[in-house]
Amino acid sequence: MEAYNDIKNKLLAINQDISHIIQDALSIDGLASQSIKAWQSATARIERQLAEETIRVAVVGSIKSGKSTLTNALFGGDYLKRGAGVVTSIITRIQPGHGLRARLEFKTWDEINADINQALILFSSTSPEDGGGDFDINDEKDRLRLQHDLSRLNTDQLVSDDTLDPNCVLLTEYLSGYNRVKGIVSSEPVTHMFESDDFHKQKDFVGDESLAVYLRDVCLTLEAPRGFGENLEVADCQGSDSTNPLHLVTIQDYLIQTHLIIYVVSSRTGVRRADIRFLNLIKKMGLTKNILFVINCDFSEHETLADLKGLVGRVEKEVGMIFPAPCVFTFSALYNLFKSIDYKGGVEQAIARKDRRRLEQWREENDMVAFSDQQTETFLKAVIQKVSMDRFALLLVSNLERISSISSGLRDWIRINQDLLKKDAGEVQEAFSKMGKRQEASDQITMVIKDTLDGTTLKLRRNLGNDVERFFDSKSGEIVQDLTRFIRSYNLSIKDYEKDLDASGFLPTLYRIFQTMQQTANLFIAESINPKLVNFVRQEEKKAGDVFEQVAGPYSLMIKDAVKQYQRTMKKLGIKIQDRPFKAVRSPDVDSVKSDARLNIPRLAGTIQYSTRIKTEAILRLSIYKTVKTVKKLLKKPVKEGPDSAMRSLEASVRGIKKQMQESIKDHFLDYKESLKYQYVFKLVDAMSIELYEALTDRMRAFTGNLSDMKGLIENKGLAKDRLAEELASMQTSLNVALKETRTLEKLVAIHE
Ligand SMILES: Nc1nc2c(ncn2[C@@H]2O[C@H](COP(=O)(O)OP(=O)(O)OP(=O)(O)O)[C@@H](O)[C@H]2O)c(=O)[nH]1
Ligand SMILES: [Mg+2]
Repeated sequence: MEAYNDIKNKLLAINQDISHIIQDALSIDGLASQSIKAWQSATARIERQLAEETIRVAVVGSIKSGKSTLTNALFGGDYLKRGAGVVTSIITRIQPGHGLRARLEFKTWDEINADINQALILFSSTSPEDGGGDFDINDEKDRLRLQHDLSRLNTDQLVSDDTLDPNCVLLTEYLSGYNRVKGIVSSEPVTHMFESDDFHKQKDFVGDESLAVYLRDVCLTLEAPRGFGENLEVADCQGSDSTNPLHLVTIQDYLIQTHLIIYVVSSRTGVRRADIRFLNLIKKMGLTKNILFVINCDFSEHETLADLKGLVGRVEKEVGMIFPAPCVFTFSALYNLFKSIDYKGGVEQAIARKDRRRLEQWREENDMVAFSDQQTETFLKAVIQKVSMDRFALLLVSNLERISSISSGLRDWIRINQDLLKKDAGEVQEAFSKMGKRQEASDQITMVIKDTLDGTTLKLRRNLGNDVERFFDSKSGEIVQDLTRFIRSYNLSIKDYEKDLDASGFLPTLYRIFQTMQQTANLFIAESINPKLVNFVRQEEKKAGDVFEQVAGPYSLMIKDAVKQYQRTMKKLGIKIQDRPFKAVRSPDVDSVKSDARLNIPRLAGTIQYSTRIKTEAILRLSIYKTVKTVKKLLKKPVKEGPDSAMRSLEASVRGIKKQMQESIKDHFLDYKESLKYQYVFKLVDAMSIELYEALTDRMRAFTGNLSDMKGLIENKGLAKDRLAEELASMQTSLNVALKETRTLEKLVAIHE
C-alpha cells in the first residue's frame, strides 16, 4: 500500500503538471484544438478515477469471533461497538478520512412497514377478525395489538430449532425502539451525523438492537491506519451463524464487491460448523483468491504457546480442507487494541481499569505476546500487499499508460507546431494539404471502428440478453427449476405440528409452518441459488471482456497502420517527431469499467417478498373449515372435532402455501432478471464499448493530433510568431520534466508489477 500510495501520488502530480500545460495551450488564442480538449478531459478522468477508486476489505467470520475488535485494532481505537447484537445485519463501513465522523442512514417508514408486514404474514395479529389490513407502525392501535399478540406467544412459539424465531425478535425490537426513533425516521431517507465529541454516541444506536433495526447503513470516517491509503474501505460485517438468511445475503452482497476478505476465527472455539458452512459459501461464490484467515487468540485461554500452536495447526488443517494452503495469522486482536489505545493515551480513549489489568496480565505472557506481535506484523504486511497488488495492475498501470500516451501526443503536437512555425507560407500550405489527406484517412478509420464496434456491441447485448433470459427462464432455467424442485420436495411432517394445533390453534400453527418453510427456502436461496447467480454473472462479464479483447487487436492494427503512414508523411515534410513504440490497445478491464461507471450487480435476494395471497388463502381455508364445522353442527351431524379435520385443513393450507411460494419466487426472479439485464449487463456492455472506443481514439489522437486546428493557429495573424515560439518552448520544457518523471514511474511500476 505504501508503494501503491506513493506511485498513485506521483501519478497524480504528473497528471496535474500535464493538465497545467494543457491549460497553457488552451489559453493561447487559436490553440483550443479538439485533441487538446480531449486530452484535458482525459486528465480530469484520470484524476477522478484515481481519487474515487475504492479498495474494499471485508472482515467476516462467525458470531463473536472478534471481527469488531480486529477492525478497531486496525484503526487503533475503540470506534466500533464490540460485542454488539445479532438481530440486525448491519455492515459497518469505515472510510479513511480526517476527523471522527459517523453517518447513520435510517430506513423510511415505508421500508419499516414493509419489513414488518412481511414478518406478519400469517401472524396471529392479522387474524380474519381484524380484517387483516396492513400494519402501520405509526398507528398506535396497530402497535398495541401487536404488542398484545407478541406477549401472548408461549415459549414454544417463540423458539424454533433452538433459536428465537427471527421474525418475532424483529417485531419485538421494532416495537421497543419506536418511541426513540419516531422523531428521527421520516417518509424520506434520513441521515444522521455524529461528529467529533459526539462520535461515540453512534455506538448507542448500532449496539442497541431496537434502534439498529431502523438503520439502513452505517459509515464511519476514521484516520487511516499507517500504510493504508485513503481509497480503502473496511467493512465490519456482523457475525452470523449462517442460519439467518437475511444476514448471509447482506454479507454476500458486500462480498461480491470486495477485493480482500479477512476471515476471523476465535481461538476460544476454533473452526465451528457455522464457519465451515460460511467458508463453503465463500468458495462457491468464487471468492477464493483473496482471503486471509486470522485466529483471534485469547491469551487467557491457552496454557502455553505450544498449546496455542496446536490449535493453529488444527485450524489450518480444517480450513485447508476448503481452501488449500490458506494464509493463517494468529494474534490477539484485543491485546493489540488495548496496546494501541494505551500507547495513544488521551482522555476519551483512556483504557478502562479492568482492561488495563488484563493488559498487564497478558504482557506477562512473554512467549505468546512475542508470537502475537510477530504474526500481527506479517498480517499487516500481507493485507497491505494484497490490497495494493490487486489494484496495481488495473488502476495504476492503465492510468500511467494513459498519461504517457497523452504526454507523448502533446510532445508531438508541440513539435509539429514548432516546425510549422519555421516554414514559409508556401511550405505550410503544402504540409497542410499532404497531412490533411492523412488526417482524412485517420478519420475514416476512426469511423469504421465506430461503426463495426457499434455492431459488435449490439450483437453482444443480444447474446448476453439471451443468456440472461435462458438462465432465468421460468420453465427451463436453472434457477427457477432448482427452487421449484426444492419447494416441491420440501418435506414437512404435518404430524409434528399436532401439538401446536392443540395448544395454539389453526392460524398460529400455520404461521409457524410458514415461518419454517420461508426460512428454509431463503437459506436455500442464499446458499445455493445466489452463488450460482454470481458465477453466472461473472461468466457473462468474462464473455463481454473476451469479445472486446478479440476486436481490440485488429482495431489496434488498423490504427498502427494509419500512424505509420502519418509518420512517413511527416518525415517527408521534414517535420521531426520522435519515434516511439506503438502499444496495442487492450480490452478495458471489467472491474475498472464497473467502478468507473458505478455499476454493481443488482442486490441479491434477501427474502422473497411473499405475496399476501398466502394470507388470504389460508384465511379462506380457515373459514371453510369453520363453516363446515358450523354447518355440521346445524345439521346436527356428528362433528368430528379435533385433530383430524383440522390437520387435513392444515395440510391443504400447506399445499396452498407451497404453490403461492413458487409463484412469488417466479415473480421475484422475473423482476431480478429484468434489472440484471437492463441495469447491469447492458450497461456494462455499453460502458465497456465506450471505454474501448475512447482508448482507441485516444491512441490515434496521441499519434496523429488534430491538424485542422493547427491551421487556425498558423493563420492567426494577430499572434506574433516569436511570441508563439516562446510559449511553445516553455510548454516543451515543462513537458520534458513530466515525461522524465513518467519514465521513472514506469520503471517503478514495472518493479512492483
Ligand atoms: N478475552 C478476550 N476477549 C476478546 C478477544 N477478542 C475479542 N474479545 C471480546 O469478545 C467479545 C466479542 O468481540 P467482538 O469483536 O464484538 O466480536 P464480533 O465478531 O465483532 O461479534 P459480532 O459482530 O457480534 O459477531 C467482545 O466483548 C470482545 O471484547 C480476545 O482476544 N480475548
Ligand atoms: Mg461485531
